[in-house]
Parts: sequence; C-alpha cells; structure tokens
Amino acid sequence: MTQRTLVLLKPDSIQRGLAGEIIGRLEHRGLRIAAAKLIRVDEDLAHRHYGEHVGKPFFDGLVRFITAAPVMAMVIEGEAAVASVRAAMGATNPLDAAPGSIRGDLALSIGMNLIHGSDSEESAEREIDLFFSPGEILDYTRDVDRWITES
Ligand code: D4T
Repeated sequence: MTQRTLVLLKPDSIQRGLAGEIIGRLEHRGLRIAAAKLIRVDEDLAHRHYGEHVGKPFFDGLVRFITAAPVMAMVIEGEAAVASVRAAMGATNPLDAAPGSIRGDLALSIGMNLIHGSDSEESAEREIDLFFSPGEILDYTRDVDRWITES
C-alpha cells in the first residue's frame, strides 16, 4: 500500500554533508520524494514535533540540537513508506543499529542520529501537516515505479 511519511535529515546530516548519501539510499530502495525543503526549525516547531518527549531528560538537548542548524524536511512516498524508511534508518541508538542501515553505517551517537522518520501512519499524517502545506506536496508517479511494486 502506498504511504507517505515525514523524513527529517537532522542538522548533523546537513553539517556532515550526508544529505545526498541518505536521500540516495531512500531513492535506491524505490521510495520517491513527494516534497522537500531546507528549513531552520524554530523552538515552537521543535516543541510541537517532539511533544511526546516533553519532560524526558534528553528533551532540552534534543530541542537545542534540532534548532541549531538547517534541517532538510521531506515527504517520502512509496510502498509501506513508514516501515520502509524506519527499516532503512535502523535503531534509534546508532550503536544498536544494524550494519547496512543509515544509522548503523553513518552514526555513533543517539543524540546525533542523522535522520527522523515517522513511527506510524498517524504520526506521519500529523508530522507532515506540521512541516508542509498541502500545496507543497506533489502528486506524481515515475516511469520506474512499475518496476518497484507490482500494483
Ligand atoms: P526520531 O523521532 O528522531 O526519528 O527518533 P526515533 O523515533 O528513532 O526515536 P525517539 O522518538 O524515541 O527519540 C526522538 C529523538 O530523541 C533522541 N534521543 C532519544 C536522545 O537524544 N536520547 C534518548 O535517550 C532517546 C530515547 C533521538 C531521537
């Protein structure tokens, strides 16, 4: 089933010049970009995005980190996009992430784990709404899509 999910290339991705590498991995998997923009996340957006973590010991550091430098926000679309992106990302703590995953290959620290991907369809809907207006999300297919999924 085709789904959309929100992906953030966090400040460490952009600062380390890993945006192309990470986007390439998602594209090579067969996923397509439905929307993309480079933004600076402000405190308000950070609090709304990470609302579920308010009060946790890592919350202040998380907000400081995500607001510290530009972030690439994307809507990624494709077959089971939520689970496909989560699998490509690897475990939250890069030290537990499988080799071959983005975090398992490219990161070492849970506080700088390069990428965010929505963890459910409901989160994806909420988070896409937080970062994008409907007009910024493009409805299109690629010729190659018929070689990626059967339907
Ligand atoms: P995100 O939300 O960034 O895609 O990451 P995950 O979905 O994989 O993980 P999460 O929501 O549990 O954590 C959000 C964010 O907080 C950082 N973090 C998390 C941290 O710095 N220390 C911690 O102990 C935890 C649990 C990393 C991701």
